[in-house]
Amino acid sequence: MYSEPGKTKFQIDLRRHLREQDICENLIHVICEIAEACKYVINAVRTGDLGVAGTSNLYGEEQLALDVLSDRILKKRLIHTGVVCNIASEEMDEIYQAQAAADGLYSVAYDPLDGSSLVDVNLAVGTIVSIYKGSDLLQPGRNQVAAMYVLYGPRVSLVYSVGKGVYEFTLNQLMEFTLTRENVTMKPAGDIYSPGGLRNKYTPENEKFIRFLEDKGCKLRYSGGFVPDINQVLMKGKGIFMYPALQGSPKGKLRLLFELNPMAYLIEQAGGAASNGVIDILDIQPESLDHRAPVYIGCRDDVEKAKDFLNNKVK
Ligand code: FDP
Repeated sequence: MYSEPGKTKFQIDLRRHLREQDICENLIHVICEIAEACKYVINAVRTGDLGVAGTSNLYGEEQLALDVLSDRILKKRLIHTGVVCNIASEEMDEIYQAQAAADGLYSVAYDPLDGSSLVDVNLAVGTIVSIYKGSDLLQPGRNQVAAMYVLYGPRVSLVYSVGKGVYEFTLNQLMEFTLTRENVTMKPAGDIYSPGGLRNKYTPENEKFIRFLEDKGCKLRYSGGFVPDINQVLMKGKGIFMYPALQGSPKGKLRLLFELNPMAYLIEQAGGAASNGVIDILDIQPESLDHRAPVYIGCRDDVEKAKDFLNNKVK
């Protein structure tokens, strides 16, 4: 609910809020269409068969795995906007060109259903989206013009930024996204840690950092879903999520284009930080669609501390 002094409370919907941000009409269109597509994704997550791609359902119809279905829903919707030129998704091997011209248009990279392996155990999952002006998707995340995610939990929430702060919307009973949090802000340091990856594969530096957090009294909060785990850090305004380099996988697991860049953009917009341990996530030049990087993301001081441990500045 949003209220102005002396006025009755009213709900601000996503489109109206975007119009107040003084951004290009085409960008508003892209964000609103993604929000619409996500209503179909949540419906599929909630009611769809938990099928595996290529298998048949009760009626002998071929089923699509939820991540493949979610990808199709988003891709179709983005193509139909008429204002998106290039599209890349975690489910596609290459960039899909929806429009040849790039002038005044946008390119979108997304993970249609991050954490899809959690659906069959009924844990929260989400869609993550990164938006650039023009056709280039292989550029540093700092150049994003917008980033957003939709979290499919007990409630459905949409968190976005167009570089003017971070806002949360929640899906109401009329299936409208209405404003629930304005100018989401991170504290300088926090007491939540969310560590991904097998601990017995951690390097000694990462192991020391984790011990430091534990000794400091941080609470372990890790669901195994990147969207809910980041949402917790962001909405509580405190804590750090990490998915470090592991022995045997020096680039960690998470993907720059579809996962790290959009989340780093949102966290930075809220006053937090995101680093691969050396440089800011948003300054990494992607080498391929599949570019992966270790990540430390959350409160500024906590991310700085992680860097100190990684660079052996703390004994
Ligand atoms: P998932 O494999 O279930 O799709 O990148 C995907 C992801 O989940 C993230 O959502 C999550 O943060 C991470 O992988 C979890 O990986 P671990 O199981 O190795 O912790």
